[in-house]
Amino acid sequence: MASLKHLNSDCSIDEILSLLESDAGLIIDNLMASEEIDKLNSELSPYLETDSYGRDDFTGFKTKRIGALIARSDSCRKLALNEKINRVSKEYLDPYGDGYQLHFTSAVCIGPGESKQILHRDRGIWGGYLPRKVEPLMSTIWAVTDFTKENGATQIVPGSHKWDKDRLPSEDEIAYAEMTAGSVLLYTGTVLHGGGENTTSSEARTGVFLHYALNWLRQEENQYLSCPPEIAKDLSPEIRSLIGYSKGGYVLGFYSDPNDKSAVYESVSPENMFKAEVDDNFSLLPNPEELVSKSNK
Ligand SMILES: O=C(O)CCC(=O)C(=O)O
Ligand SMILES: [Fe+2]
Repeated sequence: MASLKHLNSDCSIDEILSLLESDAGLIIDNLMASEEIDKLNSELSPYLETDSYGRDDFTGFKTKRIGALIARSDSCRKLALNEKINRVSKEYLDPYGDGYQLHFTSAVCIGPGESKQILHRDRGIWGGYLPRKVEPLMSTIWAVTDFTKENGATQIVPGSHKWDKDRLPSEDEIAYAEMTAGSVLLYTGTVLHGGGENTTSSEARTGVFLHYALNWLRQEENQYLSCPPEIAKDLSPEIRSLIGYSKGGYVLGFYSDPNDKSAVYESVSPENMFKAEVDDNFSLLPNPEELVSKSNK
């Protein structure tokens, strides 16, 4: 029977990176304090209570999903900025781009009687156009409730990021991300996985999904609509930058204020939207030779 490795909350970045490389999935136990779990629950439940179930096999007829977690939940903002997770995202995705961004937020609550989700690779959201040599995602699922095989713990196929795309796992190659509330599952965009079957009669399984992607890719959840400027202005510069109110390289993601006739907010980095004074006019070309050589790849 396949299984996922568990690390302690004081594990090193290298231990995590090594498991991402070999298995593409691992659990860090108890990374969130128990008082934070209660706060997180109270912030999410008003939205989960009124949400309706999915409408197809993939989203699940007994599963609820809510998004906009950066705008809606202070606890989710803290989780998204977790230092260890951000260091792993940066280092893991470093070979494939010049930075990373928060790409998707969702609380997924698998209700009693839900069937198992089809195994898939999350990189499929980009339509299969990304070459396999590019790993686009470092994803997390924070356990808000305990995750058990019975209540729908995520199915993960360790090592399947190295498999031929058509190979399917046998039952004993599938691991279940069983973990206590407050633990976190890390997995990549290329590993086969899917929601688990919930065979309980009354136990829901809730996880907070925070996915980090290369910053040159389109985000799955549109952060500028899910966390628009009028909400983002009251958040920290760090979280704003993480969700995309920042540039992803020399010019990627700049903006111009459509109402500005003073030319001050012309071709500037998005951080300036929240500042009285512009401090980063269209940055100077960092290294013309490098830019040209990259453009010829
Ligand atoms: O709910 C889960 O455990 C996994 C869900 C998932 O992988 C997805 O919806 O893409
Ligand atoms: Fe998925």
